[in-house]
Amino acid sequence: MTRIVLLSQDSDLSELRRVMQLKAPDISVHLPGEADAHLADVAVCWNPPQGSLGALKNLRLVHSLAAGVDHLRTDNSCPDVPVCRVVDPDLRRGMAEYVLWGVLHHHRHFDQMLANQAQGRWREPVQRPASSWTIGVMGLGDLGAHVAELLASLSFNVRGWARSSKTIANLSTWAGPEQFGDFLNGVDCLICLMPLTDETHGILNASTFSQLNSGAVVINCGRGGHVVMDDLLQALASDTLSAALLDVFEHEPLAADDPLWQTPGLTITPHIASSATHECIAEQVIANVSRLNNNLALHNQVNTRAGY
Ligand code: NDP
Ligand code: OXD
Repeated sequence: MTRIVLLSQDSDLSELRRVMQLKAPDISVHLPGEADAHLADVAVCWNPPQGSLGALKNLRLVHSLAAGVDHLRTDNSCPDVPVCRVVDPDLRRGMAEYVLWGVLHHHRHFDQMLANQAQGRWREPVQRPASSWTIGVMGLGDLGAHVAELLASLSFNVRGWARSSKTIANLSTWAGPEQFGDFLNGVDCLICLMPLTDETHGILNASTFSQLNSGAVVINCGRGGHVVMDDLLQALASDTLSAALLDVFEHEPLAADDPLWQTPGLTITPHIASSATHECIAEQVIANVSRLNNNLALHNQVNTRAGY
């Protein structure tokens, strides 16, 4: 019998357990510490506690309950087993909604109008056509490609950058570190939708910001580790960047007394750009458990060597 254990050092996964158990009564779903949890052969994780994966002697599959898998690094005891992640059309749509809000907020100057309202100031910003704004999307995977296509369909001038070269309708694309500078040159709004890996860590830094158009906007929905925060604050203070929208942070939740909350030009959201429902996560895990048990290729398996 397959046993699943749900592992997280900071999230309550009891509701996910309830939904999973409802959808697959023949599978035992455990929380850590329960009898037989240590016998689990499948682990479903978000920031698993250090040592928790290595302690599972029967482990055959690690499943992220999210799109990203960088959080698995909180436990470096993970044995060499397949790792899968969640890929979902609703997650994709949710991300597109969030990014579109962020783009319009800045492109149509709603940020300035909200500040003006607080001061009782009636000021009409100049309206710019979408085509006058160049948007660069870093990461053209499941989420980034969809976001880029949506923005291009609204007449923004969209370009994308990924690790490998791509052909996507209505988009100019660049690939690899050697083409990064060409990709950045001329960008008014930079959107990060990359996974956090050794190669992408700290990629939103002073050098990157300095290659964008002056007064550019940065939107980061990837991971907090992509941003060199001191460089971002300096770029905002010097008007290299006019604004930034950050959904993800190196340490979450952001502490109530963190000075970032009060930084002019910075909009903060609490890692809500998009998330999969419990139903979706449960269905994808259960489908992969069945595939594992029947020796079929797993869905959405991660390339653990590339780190995403
Ligand atoms: P995918 O794996 O589908 O796509 C990743 C993209 O990033 C690919 O295009 C890949 O290139 C590119 N990439 C990876 N490494 C590099 C590199 N070194 N240089 C250039 N490009 C690179 O991931 P998703 O689109 O599903 O998700 C992306 C990330 O979004 C997640 O890892 C997660 O961190 C974040 N996320 C955030 C959420 C939020 O609420 N804030 C919600 C969901 C996800 P290539 O195509 O060549 O492989
Ligand atoms: C994810 C996330 O990776 O929620 O899915 O950040």
